[in-house]
Parts: sequence; structure tokens; C-alpha cells
Amino acid sequence: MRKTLTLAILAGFLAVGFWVVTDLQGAAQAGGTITGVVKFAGDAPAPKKLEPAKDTQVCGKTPLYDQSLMVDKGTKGVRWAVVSVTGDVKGKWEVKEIALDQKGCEFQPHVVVMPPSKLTILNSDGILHNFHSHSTKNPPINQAQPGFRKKMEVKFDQPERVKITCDAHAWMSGWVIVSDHPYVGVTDEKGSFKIANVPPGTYTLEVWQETLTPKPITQQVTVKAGEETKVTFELKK
Ligand SMILES: [Cu+2]
Repeated sequence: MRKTLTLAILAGFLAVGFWVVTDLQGAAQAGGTITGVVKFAGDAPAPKKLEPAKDTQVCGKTPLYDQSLMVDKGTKGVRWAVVSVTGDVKGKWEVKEIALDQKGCEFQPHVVVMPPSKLTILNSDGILHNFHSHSTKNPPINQAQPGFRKKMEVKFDQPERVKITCDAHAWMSGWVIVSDHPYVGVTDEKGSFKIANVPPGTYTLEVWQETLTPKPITQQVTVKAGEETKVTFELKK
């Protein structure tokens, strides 16, 4: 009797354990990951230094470099490249507030990815900046942000790659990438990117970089549940 009871309890534990394990696996296998690197073909160009001609007490504090082409000398990784899953893919964005700062007289980050929604514009510099968007699908924005205005909100409703500039500082530029799905990655200083929780399937993956892709460059990828798919792009000037 006692032995039967022990066996029954043991079986119960095993069943619960099995259920927990399979459930965890189910969660982990819901999507796959695309990771990779965007590389520059040829010798890495040296970063181009910018010389701020105005508000130098703020804009000249830290050295500024032209972010439109930043290539890592060692790895030849290209920074600020945008890698996106294209086609009919749906997914829910899990973001609360997306912010873009004007700090040291540059847009930080240089490339921001967001769902169609509001974008918070910060002004950490405390000097006059001006948020100027160059869009075709979204209504253009040209809004001054005086130094005392630490925070303002703008809106991008349509998926689009939008160039932004500041009319007060000619060297300031950046990009707002509006995407209706979250499967978009931006490369870091080593050219690496990661796109997580992609629904399993075969997709056309697209890379865009403001100075190296007059037309986006694509390749096919297959994403499997719970697995990592590695991709390399090489961009030429
Ligand atoms: Cu500015």
C-alpha cells in the first residue's frame, strides 16, 4: 500500500515535471533568431571628423564623427545598417516609449527603429535644436525645440525610412525607421545585429545603409523555431 502510494506520488511529480519542461520548450520554440554581421568590402574608410561651426561650447565638447559611414577598422563591420524581414510578416511590437535624444549636437541614436506611433524627442543639450523630417508617406515635421524644452512628441504613422536633420546645426542628421513589424535590427559598432522571436518561415531579408545601398540588398533566409540563423552581408562603396 505504502509502496503504491510512493509510486503514485513519484508518477505525479514526473508528470508535472514533464508538463513544465514541454511548456518551456514550447515558449522557446515559438520563434527563431536571425543574427549576423554587415561588413564593408575593401579597406575600412577612416571615420570622418565633423567640425561644429556653432554652439561650440556644447557641440565641441566631445569629438563628432560623420555617422553616415562608420566602419570598424578591425572587423570591417558597418555600423547603422538596418536589416529587416520583408514580405507578409506580422508581429507585435513590445515597446513602451521610444525616444531620440539631441545630445552633444547629434541625434542619439543615429538610427532609431519604431512602430507607427509617437516618438519622444529629447533635448539634453539645453540649446536650440530643430527636428526636421524629410518624409513622403508621413506628414513632414519641422519643429523647433528651444533649450528649455527638454521633451516633445512627434508622430510617424506610416512605415517609412525618414531622414531627419536639424536646421540649427547643418551637420546633424539621423534616420527614423518606421516598421509595422518588430523584425528589424540595427547594426552596432562591430556591424552585428540580432532579430529575435521571428515566426518560423522563409523570408527575404533586406539590408539598407544610408551611403552603401542605393537600392536595398537582399538575401533569402529560413528561420526555424528555437534556432539561430546566421547571415552575412557585404556592402561595397
Ligand atoms: Cu541641432
